[in-house]
Amino acid sequence: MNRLKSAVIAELPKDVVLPNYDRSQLKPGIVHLGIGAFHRAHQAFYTEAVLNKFGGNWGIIGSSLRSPAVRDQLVPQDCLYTLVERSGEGEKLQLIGAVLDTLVGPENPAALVAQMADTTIKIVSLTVTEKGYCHDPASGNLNLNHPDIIHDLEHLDKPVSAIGFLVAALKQRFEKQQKAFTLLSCDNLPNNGEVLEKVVVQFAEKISTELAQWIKTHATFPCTMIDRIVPATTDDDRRDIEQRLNLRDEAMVVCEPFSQWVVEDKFADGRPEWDKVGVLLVDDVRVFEKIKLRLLNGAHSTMAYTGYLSGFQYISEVMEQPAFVNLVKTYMAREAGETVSAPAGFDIEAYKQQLRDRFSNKALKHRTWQIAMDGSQKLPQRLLETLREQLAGKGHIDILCLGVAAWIRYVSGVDEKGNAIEVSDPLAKELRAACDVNQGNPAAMVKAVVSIEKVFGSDLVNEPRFIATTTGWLERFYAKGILASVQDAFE
Ligand code: CS2
Repeated sequence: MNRLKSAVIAELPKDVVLPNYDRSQLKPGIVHLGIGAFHRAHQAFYTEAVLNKFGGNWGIIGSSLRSPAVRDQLVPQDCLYTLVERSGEGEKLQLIGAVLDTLVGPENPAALVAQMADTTIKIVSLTVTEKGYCHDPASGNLNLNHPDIIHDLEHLDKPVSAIGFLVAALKQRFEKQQKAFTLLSCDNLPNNGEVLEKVVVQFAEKISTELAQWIKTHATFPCTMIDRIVPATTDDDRRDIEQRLNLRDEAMVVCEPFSQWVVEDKFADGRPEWDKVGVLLVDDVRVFEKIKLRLLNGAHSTMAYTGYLSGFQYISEVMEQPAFVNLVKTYMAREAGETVSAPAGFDIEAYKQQLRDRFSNKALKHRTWQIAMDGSQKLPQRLLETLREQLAGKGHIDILCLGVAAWIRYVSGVDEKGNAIEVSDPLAKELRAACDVNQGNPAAMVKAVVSIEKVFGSDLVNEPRFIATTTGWLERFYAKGILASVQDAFE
């Protein structure tokens, strides 16, 4: 089967939206670290819209910091890929041309640093997932004991971490007295730009205080809120598109029609006209980010653990269960809903209903297992910050505790049928050990897991209402299973 590439674009079906700019003249202006499916469906999608409308040298040089897999999918097809929006109304296909090349950090770190240091690059954006910041989720500080950080502080000429690559590139610009670039975090972290600035500056301070000071005064770190549901691409997806295009597209991405991007308008050396293609450029992202992280991502994580352990592979299947719909509605109205306030003119009830509709999109095979990944890095901002506010304000915490209890049940590594769970989490071993030594004693399991300060800080283990309610849910889960527990409580 022929492969998608520039030479065959004319052969594509007429209903595929094509780039309407001269891609052969496109120059790079952005380097992206972590060119996974989410970036290709979100930031690259918006940048493509700018190129289609206004042109400009905003081509993207993508990079992977771990594996050559995405490079091997993209480069043989001239970094072109199909973006497939799927919903109950059918699907829309768009050919994205904004990505010009893809580098693999571990293969040639110096080349990636040099590309980032090239002054034609105005923005370095990131989707490296929560764990890519090498920080302690509870404190936000750079984890100086992280093996990648230890390595990069000793070998900044060949970094392995996103933070190391960023500082190495900024150091080259600093030494040549050139302009800094904008560091644009596009990960699901509260105040993601501030989190990134903190770890970058703390790393740079270990190199030189002058460099750290220069970064603080010349680089910018806008906060962003990013939103689009993008399931991991499957072989079935690729087979579907192969039949549709009569071409093989190894790098295709499936996503929902909805997308939203809110960005603090704080750029060191210009940006694409994203504001003219639907991106919200604001002075303060926080209110949008809190609503999204708590109402969408908090519900997502709660459904991921309870749904997976109830035997549901996809989020849309969880949302077919009346008890889970009621759980999500209650969570959005109470535990999370009580802690968020909507900006003027924002219909938050319509937003909650839209979220539930998005979760119910059967055309998206969004796996509970995928969302369950990296819970130790996700729960602090998705459930625990809400929990702290509710504890302080004597508000509702029941479903937050249910979510934490379901996560503890999940990281125990054994499901309700006695089968092993593939727990993908940087702290998987530590979490499993905390469960194993307390097997059969839910109260002790809760105490042991909640004592892990990197996730829970040092305060929550001393919150009797939280500990008791979480223990109560975990006891019910072991006694009658999660599905029955949720049905008893919410049906
Ligand atoms: C999901 C997010 O995998 C996950 O943790 O909750 O990727 C979610 O799909 C996006 O944040 C939606 O914008």
